[in-house]
Amino acid sequence: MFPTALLTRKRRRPEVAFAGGHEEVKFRDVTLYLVERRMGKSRRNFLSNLARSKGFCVDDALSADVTHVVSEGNAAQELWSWLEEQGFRETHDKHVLHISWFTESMSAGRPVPVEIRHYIQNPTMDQRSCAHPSAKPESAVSPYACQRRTTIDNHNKIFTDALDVVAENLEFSGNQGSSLAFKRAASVLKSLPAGLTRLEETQCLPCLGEHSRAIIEEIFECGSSSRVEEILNDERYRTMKLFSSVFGVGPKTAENWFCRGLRTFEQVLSEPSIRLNRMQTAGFLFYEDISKPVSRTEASALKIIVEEAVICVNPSATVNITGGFRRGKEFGHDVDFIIKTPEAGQEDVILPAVIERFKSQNILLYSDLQESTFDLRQLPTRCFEAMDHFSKCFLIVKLKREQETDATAGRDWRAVRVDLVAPPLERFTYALLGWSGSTLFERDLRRFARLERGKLLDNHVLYDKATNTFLPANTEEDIFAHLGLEYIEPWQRNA
Ligand code: DCT
Ligand code: MG
Repeated sequence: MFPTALLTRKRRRPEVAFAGGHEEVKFRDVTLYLVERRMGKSRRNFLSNLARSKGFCVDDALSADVTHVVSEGNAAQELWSWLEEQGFRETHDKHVLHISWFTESMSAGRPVPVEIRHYIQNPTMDQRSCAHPSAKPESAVSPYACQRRTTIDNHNKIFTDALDVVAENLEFSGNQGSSLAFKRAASVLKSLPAGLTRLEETQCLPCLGEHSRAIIEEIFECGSSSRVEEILNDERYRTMKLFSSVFGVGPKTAENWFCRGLRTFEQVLSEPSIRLNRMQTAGFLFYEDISKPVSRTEASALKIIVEEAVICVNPSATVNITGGFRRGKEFGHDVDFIIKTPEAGQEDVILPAVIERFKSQNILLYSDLQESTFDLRQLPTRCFEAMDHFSKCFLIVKLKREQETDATAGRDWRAVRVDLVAPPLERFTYALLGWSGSTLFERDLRRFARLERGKLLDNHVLYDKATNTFLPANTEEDIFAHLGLEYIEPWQRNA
């Protein structure tokens, strides 16, 4: 972590480090400086005192003693211009770090080793030399999914399936943070051009913590992970997975049913005190069909149906497939379409009209239309999980089958989940990017925009906090360019 030579070297301690109290300095080779900009004075004071109480030395000024500069919410470019103005230079023992390094160190009660993912890169530095002068040359994989190219060819499925199970189980227990850590680890492995051959190869990869490594290690040694096996056999996990596979049943409802002792669909459906909502009722009614994956061929057949309905309502409107199929997936749990309407206001009338047409064709099994609540004045928002405000609908439609199978004897169609979204024309590009996914890719794109570039991105806008302006984009390439990112094609976004 810190070379022993440094541990024995005596440093002049800045007086200010002791200003807040009489805490003993435990880590003599680390002097923190917290950047007040964006963090704010009171949070900075609070965090400084917290660090001092844990034995860290905190300098209130950016003196020559400072070894670790910690910043929160500043765009790398602005931060670095400011640091350079102050005469700060990065060397092998002077680091400029995200607040994540600080919070991890506070929870560990000691300075945790600095990893690539903690650095705030100096954008003017040669990008080819990786993240930092002290970075190992093999650490070329970015901690941000939006800086990795992830196709559907996953060479590490044995590991990523295991990590995804752990992530899902943590999500079911409400541990969103830990769940995300495992999802990130799996995502890094999905981006690798080849399968891992030795555990040591994970050492230079970002986002792989000790818990993920332990799972990978066991798979290398025994062919499977005991932690994963245990989860797969766990009654709670199995029941939560079963219940949440029903359209309209989220983790909260699934947990509620599980806690009431219910374990099967039959028990749920015969429990008199349970009142299913409209979505759940449809979910159970068409469970057999909609729990089966939709193929690319079926998605293409649906596109023709949607296109025909859209054009019938508005001949100048166009339909694009989005979601997983746009990313080149062969199967999906639904089919996502985004509709482009060239005339202002048309986006609000097109979906109700398409729904009416499906009804008249007798192919609509379920529809939930959500009218637009889009209002540019309420943007940008910082909430990732929030659904966007565009006019959209969640449908279940009948799709004609090529051949009747045994299971569907008597009917020549299968039920398929379809999502349609119709943004206003000037919001189309942001909406297309957002709906193309994957969810983790989008999440990292937003995180990268915020932490590395001081910009806010969502399905509606890209907003520059430094200039307080909305940044225009006609194509997805424009958005990547605004963010200073290499363009990643949709089929490379399977993070
Ligand atoms: N999305 C979004 N806002 C949300 C949730 C999702 O913008 N609150 C985006 C991200 C992916 C896209 O919508 C489509 O969602 P899904 O259909 O759930 O994902 P998918 O990648 O298409 O997966 P699948 O192939 O299973 O349908
Ligand atoms: Mg989808």
